[in-house]
Amino acid sequence: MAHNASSLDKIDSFHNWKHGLLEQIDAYRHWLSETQMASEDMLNRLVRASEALQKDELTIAFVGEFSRGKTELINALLLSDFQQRILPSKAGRTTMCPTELFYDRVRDTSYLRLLPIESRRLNLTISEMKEKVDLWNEFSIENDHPETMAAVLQKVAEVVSVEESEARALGFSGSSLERDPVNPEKVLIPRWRHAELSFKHPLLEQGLRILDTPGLNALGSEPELTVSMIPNAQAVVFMLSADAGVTASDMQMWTDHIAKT
Ligand SMILES: Nc1nc2c(ncn2[C@@H]2O[C@H](COP(=O)(O)OP(=O)(O)OP(=O)(O)O)[C@@H](O)[C@H]2O)c(=O)[nH]1
Ligand SMILES: [Mg+2]
Repeated sequence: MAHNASSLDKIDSFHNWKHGLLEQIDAYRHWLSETQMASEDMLNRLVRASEALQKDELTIAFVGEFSRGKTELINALLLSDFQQRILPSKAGRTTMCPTELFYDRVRDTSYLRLLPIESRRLNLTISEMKEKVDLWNEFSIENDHPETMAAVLQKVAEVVSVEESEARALGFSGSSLERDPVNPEKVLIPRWRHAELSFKHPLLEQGLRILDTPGLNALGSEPELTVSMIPNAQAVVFMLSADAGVTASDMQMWTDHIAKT
Protein backbone atom coordinates (compact mmCIF):
# COMPACT_ATOMS: atom_id res chain seq x y z
CA MET A 1 0.00 0.00 0.00
CA ALA A 2 1.28 3.49 -0.82
CA HIS A 3 0.66 5.77 2.14
CA ASN A 4 1.35 9.41 2.65
CA ALA A 5 5.09 9.26 3.43
CA SER A 6 5.40 12.63 5.15
CA SER A 7 2.62 11.98 7.69
CA LEU A 8 4.10 8.51 8.35
CA ASP A 9 7.55 10.07 8.91
CA LYS A 10 6.09 12.62 11.32
CA ILE A 11 4.27 9.97 13.33
CA ASP A 12 7.47 7.88 13.32
CA SER A 13 9.56 10.73 14.69
CA PHE A 14 6.87 11.45 17.30
CA HIS A 15 7.16 7.81 18.44
CA ASN A 16 10.95 7.94 18.59
CA TRP A 17 10.76 11.13 20.65
CA LYS A 18 8.20 9.51 22.96
CA HIS A 19 10.35 6.40 23.52
CA GLY A 20 13.41 8.57 24.27
CA LEU A 21 11.41 10.59 26.80
CA LEU A 22 10.08 7.42 28.44
CA GLU A 23 13.60 6.07 28.90
CA GLN A 24 14.74 9.34 30.47
CA ILE A 25 11.78 9.47 32.88
CA ASP A 26 12.38 5.87 33.97
CA ALA A 27 16.14 6.45 34.42
CA TYR A 28 15.45 9.60 36.48
CA ARG A 29 12.90 7.74 38.63
CA HIS A 30 15.34 4.90 39.35
CA TRP A 31 18.10 7.34 40.22
CA LEU A 32 15.79 9.30 42.55
CA SER A 33 14.64 6.15 44.27
CA GLU A 34 18.17 4.67 44.65
CA THR A 35 19.55 7.89 46.08
CA GLN A 36 16.37 8.35 48.22
CA MET A 37 16.10 11.90 46.96
CA ALA A 38 12.36 11.85 46.20
CA SER A 39 9.13 11.63 48.17
CA GLU A 40 6.65 8.79 47.55
CA ASP A 41 4.31 11.33 45.93
CA MET A 42 6.95 12.47 43.47
CA LEU A 43 7.81 8.90 42.47
CA ASN A 44 4.10 8.15 41.95
CA ARG A 45 3.77 11.17 39.74
CA LEU A 46 6.66 9.99 37.60
CA VAL A 47 5.07 6.53 37.31
CA ARG A 48 1.81 8.14 36.16
CA ALA A 49 3.64 10.31 33.60
CA SER A 50 5.36 7.25 32.19
CA GLU A 51 2.06 5.30 32.02
CA ALA A 52 0.38 8.21 30.23
CA LEU A 53 3.20 8.29 27.68
CA GLN A 54 3.04 4.54 27.11
CA LYS A 55 -0.63 4.43 26.25
CA ASP A 56 -0.49 7.82 24.57
CA GLU A 57 -2.54 8.19 21.43
CA LEU A 58 -2.69 11.18 19.13
CA THR A 59 -6.32 12.16 18.56
CA ILE A 60 -7.52 14.42 15.75
CA ALA A 61 -11.20 15.46 15.88
CA PHE A 62 -13.07 16.55 12.74
CA VAL A 63 -15.87 18.97 13.53
CA GLY A 64 -18.21 21.21 11.56
CA GLU A 65 -21.70 21.58 10.13
CA PHE A 66 -23.18 18.76 8.06
CA SER A 67 -21.96 18.23 4.52
CA ARG A 68 -18.72 20.16 4.93
CA GLY A 69 -16.61 17.22 3.78
CA LYS A 70 -15.31 15.91 7.14
CA THR A 71 -15.81 12.25 6.30
CA GLU A 72 -14.66 12.74 2.71
CA LEU A 73 -11.37 14.19 3.99
CA ILE A 74 -10.87 11.22 6.35
CA ASN A 75 -11.55 8.85 3.42
CA ALA A 76 -8.94 10.72 1.38
CA LEU A 77 -6.35 10.85 4.19
CA LEU A 78 -6.59 7.28 5.45
CA LEU A 79 -8.51 5.16 3.03
CA SER A 80 -7.45 6.44 -0.40
CA ASP A 81 -5.78 3.10 -1.25
CA PHE A 82 -9.18 1.48 -1.63
CA GLN A 83 -10.22 3.27 -4.86
CA GLN A 84 -13.69 3.72 -3.39
CA ARG A 85 -15.37 5.48 -0.46
CA ILE A 86 -15.08 3.38 2.66
CA LEU A 87 -16.83 5.66 5.14
CA PRO A 88 -20.22 6.86 3.86
CA SER A 89 -20.04 10.43 2.52
CA LYS A 90 -22.71 12.13 0.40
CA ALA A 91 -24.60 15.40 0.03
CA GLY A 92 -26.85 16.26 3.01
CA ARG A 93 -26.59 14.74 6.48
CA THR A 94 -24.61 11.53 6.35
CA THR A 95 -22.61 10.58 9.42
CA MET A 96 -25.25 10.09 12.09
CA CYS A 97 -23.13 9.10 15.09
CA PRO A 98 -19.68 10.14 16.35
CA THR A 99 -17.23 7.64 14.84
CA GLU A 100 -13.81 6.90 16.31
CA LEU A 101 -11.20 5.36 14.00
CA PHE A 102 -8.22 3.66 15.63
CA TYR A 103 -6.52 0.29 15.76
CA ASP A 104 -7.29 -1.97 18.70
CA ARG A 105 -3.75 -3.03 19.53
CA VAL A 106 -4.88 -5.15 22.48
CA ARG A 107 -7.28 -7.34 20.50
CA ASP A 108 -5.24 -6.95 17.29
CA THR A 109 -8.32 -7.18 15.10
CA SER A 110 -10.49 -5.02 12.82
CA TYR A 111 -14.15 -4.44 13.69
CA LEU A 112 -17.00 -1.94 13.82
CA ARG A 113 -18.64 -1.63 17.24
CA LEU A 114 -21.91 0.29 17.57
CA LEU A 115 -23.75 1.54 20.63
CA PRO A 116 -27.56 1.59 20.07
CA ILE A 117 -29.24 4.98 20.52
CA GLU A 118 -31.58 3.49 23.19
CA SER A 119 -28.55 3.36 25.50
CA ARG A 120 -29.26 7.04 26.17
CA ARG A 121 -31.92 5.82 28.59
CA LEU A 122 -29.21 4.31 30.78
CA ASN A 123 -27.60 6.80 33.03
CA LEU A 124 -24.05 6.07 31.88
CA THR A 125 -21.47 8.05 29.94
CA ILE A 126 -20.01 6.72 26.69
CA SER A 127 -16.67 6.12 28.45
CA GLU A 128 -18.47 4.01 31.05
CA MET A 129 -20.33 2.15 28.29
CA LYS A 130 -17.04 1.32 26.56
CA GLU A 131 -16.33 -1.09 29.42
CA LYS A 132 -19.70 -2.82 29.03
CA VAL A 133 -19.14 -5.02 25.99
CA ASP A 134 -22.70 -6.46 26.02
CA LEU A 135 -24.26 -3.07 25.23
CA TRP A 136 -22.49 -2.86 21.84
CA ASN A 137 -23.25 -4.55 18.50
CA GLU A 138 -20.06 -5.72 16.86
CA PHE A 139 -19.41 -6.48 13.18
CA SER A 140 -16.15 -7.86 11.85
CA ILE A 141 -14.28 -5.97 9.14
CA GLU A 142 -12.11 -7.51 6.47
CA ASN A 143 -9.38 -5.09 5.46
CA ASP A 144 -8.93 -6.83 2.09
CA HIS A 145 -12.56 -6.56 0.97
CA PRO A 146 -13.39 -2.89 0.37
CA GLU A 147 -16.95 -3.56 -0.89
CA THR A 148 -18.03 -5.58 2.16
CA MET A 149 -16.20 -3.17 4.43
CA ALA A 150 -17.97 -0.14 2.91
CA ALA A 151 -21.30 -1.98 3.25
CA VAL A 152 -20.71 -2.59 6.99
CA LEU A 153 -19.60 1.02 7.50
CA GLN A 154 -22.88 2.29 5.98
CA LYS A 155 -24.29 1.58 9.44
CA VAL A 156 -22.86 4.83 10.84
CA ALA A 157 -25.35 6.65 8.58
CA GLU A 158 -28.41 4.64 9.70
CA VAL A 159 -31.52 6.34 11.04
CA VAL A 160 -34.73 5.01 12.64
CA SER A 161 -38.24 6.41 12.49
CA VAL A 162 -39.76 7.05 15.94
CA GLU A 163 -42.56 9.03 17.60
CA GLU A 164 -41.55 12.58 18.48
CA SER A 165 -42.10 11.84 22.20
CA GLU A 166 -39.68 8.91 21.97
CA ALA A 167 -37.09 11.16 20.26
CA ARG A 168 -37.43 13.74 23.04
CA ALA A 169 -37.13 11.04 25.70
CA LEU A 170 -33.84 10.05 24.08
CA GLY A 171 -32.52 13.61 24.35
CA PHE A 172 -33.21 15.04 20.89
CA SER A 173 -34.62 18.54 20.89
CA GLY A 174 -37.34 19.81 18.56
CA SER A 175 -35.14 21.86 16.26
CA SER A 176 -32.79 18.99 15.46
CA LEU A 177 -35.56 16.58 14.48
CA GLU A 178 -36.02 15.63 10.88
CA ARG A 179 -39.51 14.51 9.74
CA ASP A 180 -39.76 11.02 8.30
CA PRO A 181 -40.74 11.66 4.64
CA VAL A 182 -42.52 8.28 4.46
CA ASN A 183 -44.36 8.68 7.74
CA PRO A 184 -44.65 12.45 8.42
CA GLU A 185 -46.03 12.15 11.96
CA LYS A 186 -42.79 10.44 12.94
CA VAL A 187 -39.23 11.73 13.06
CA LEU A 188 -35.86 10.30 12.03
CA ILE A 189 -33.16 9.88 14.66
CA PRO A 190 -29.74 8.20 14.49
CA ARG A 191 -29.92 4.44 14.98
CA TRP A 192 -26.60 4.41 16.80
CA ARG A 193 -25.20 6.63 19.49
CA HIS A 194 -21.51 5.99 18.99
CA ALA A 195 -19.27 3.98 16.65
CA GLU A 196 -15.80 2.55 17.18
CA LEU A 197 -13.98 1.43 14.06
CA SER A 198 -10.83 -0.59 14.69
CA PHE A 199 -9.03 -0.76 11.39
CA LYS A 200 -5.58 -2.07 10.50
CA HIS A 201 -3.79 0.92 8.96
CA PRO A 202 -0.14 1.92 9.55
CA LEU A 203 -1.03 5.32 11.06
CA LEU A 204 -3.76 3.92 13.30
CA GLU A 205 -1.51 1.03 14.37
CA GLN A 206 0.98 3.59 15.66
CA GLY A 207 -1.61 5.26 17.88
CA LEU A 208 -3.32 7.82 15.61
CA ARG A 209 -6.98 8.18 16.57
CA ILE A 210 -9.50 10.02 14.42
CA LEU A 211 -12.86 11.29 15.67
CA ASP A 212 -15.40 11.96 12.91
CA THR A 213 -18.43 13.82 14.24
CA PRO A 214 -21.87 14.27 12.66
CA GLY A 215 -22.78 17.82 11.64
CA LEU A 216 -26.10 19.41 12.50
CA ASN A 217 -27.00 19.38 16.19
CA ALA A 218 -24.94 16.37 17.20
CA LEU A 219 -22.74 18.43 19.47
CA GLY A 220 -25.81 19.78 21.26
CA SER A 221 -27.37 16.38 21.89
CA GLU A 222 -24.26 14.46 23.05
CA PRO A 223 -22.66 16.59 25.78
CA GLU A 224 -19.76 14.15 26.30
CA LEU A 225 -18.43 15.17 22.88
CA THR A 226 -18.02 18.81 23.86
CA VAL A 227 -17.19 18.20 27.50
CA SER A 228 -14.50 15.58 27.07
CA MET A 229 -13.93 13.99 23.66
CA ILE A 230 -13.21 17.13 21.63
CA PRO A 231 -11.28 18.98 24.40
CA ASN A 232 -9.14 15.86 24.94
CA ALA A 233 -8.12 15.71 21.26
CA GLN A 234 -4.62 16.98 20.48
CA ALA A 235 -5.96 18.72 17.35
CA VAL A 236 -9.39 19.79 16.15
CA VAL A 237 -10.03 20.31 12.45
CA PHE A 238 -13.04 22.62 11.98
CA MET A 239 -14.33 22.27 8.43
CA LEU A 240 -16.03 24.97 6.34
CA SER A 241 -17.29 24.83 2.79
CA ALA A 242 -15.27 26.89 0.29
CA ASP A 243 -18.34 27.85 -1.75
CA ALA A 244 -20.68 28.76 1.16
CA GLY A 245 -17.98 30.47 3.26
CA VAL A 246 -18.68 30.93 6.99
CA THR A 247 -22.44 30.60 7.41
CA ALA A 248 -24.44 31.65 10.50
CA SER A 249 -24.77 28.00 11.58
CA ASP A 250 -21.00 27.37 11.16
CA MET A 251 -20.37 30.40 13.35
CA GLN A 252 -22.90 29.27 15.95
CA MET A 253 -21.34 25.82 16.16
CA TRP A 254 -17.89 27.37 16.52
CA THR A 255 -18.89 29.80 19.29
CA ASP A 256 -21.24 27.46 21.19
CA HIS A 257 -19.15 24.31 21.16
CA ILE A 258 -15.58 24.76 19.94
CA ALA A 259 -14.24 28.19 20.90
CA LYS A 260 -14.98 27.46 24.59
CA THR A 261 -13.13 24.14 24.71
N1 LIG B 1 -16.84 20.13 -4.31
C1 LIG B 1 -16.39 19.49 -3.22
N2 LIG B 1 -17.21 18.58 -2.67
C2 LIG B 1 -16.77 17.97 -1.57
C3 LIG B 1 -15.51 18.22 -0.98
N3 LIG B 1 -15.38 17.45 0.13
C4 LIG B 1 -16.53 16.77 0.21
N4 LIG B 1 -17.36 17.04 -0.81
C5 LIG B 1 -18.71 16.49 -1.05
O1 LIG B 1 -19.58 17.05 -0.09
C6 LIG B 1 -20.56 16.10 0.33
C7 LIG B 1 -20.54 16.00 1.84
O2 LIG B 1 -19.33 15.40 2.28
P1 LIG B 1 -19.27 14.58 3.64
O3 LIG B 1 -17.86 14.12 3.78
O4 LIG B 1 -20.33 13.54 3.70
O5 LIG B 1 -19.60 15.73 4.70
P2 LIG B 1 -19.60 15.66 6.29
O6 LIG B 1 -19.03 16.95 6.77
O7 LIG B 1 -18.96 14.42 6.76
O8 LIG B 1 -21.16 15.66 6.60
P3 LIG B 1 -21.96 14.98 7.85
O9 LIG B 1 -21.47 13.58 7.95
O10 LIG B 1 -23.40 15.02 7.49
O11 LIG B 1 -21.66 15.81 9.06
C8 LIG B 1 -20.20 14.79 -0.36
O12 LIG B 1 -21.04 14.64 -1.48
C9 LIG B 1 -18.76 15.00 -0.77
O13 LIG B 1 -18.42 14.23 -1.90
C10 LIG B 1 -14.66 19.18 -1.62
O14 LIG B 1 -13.55 19.46 -1.18
N5 LIG B 1 -15.18 19.77 -2.73
MG1 LIG C 1 -19.66 12.78 7.74
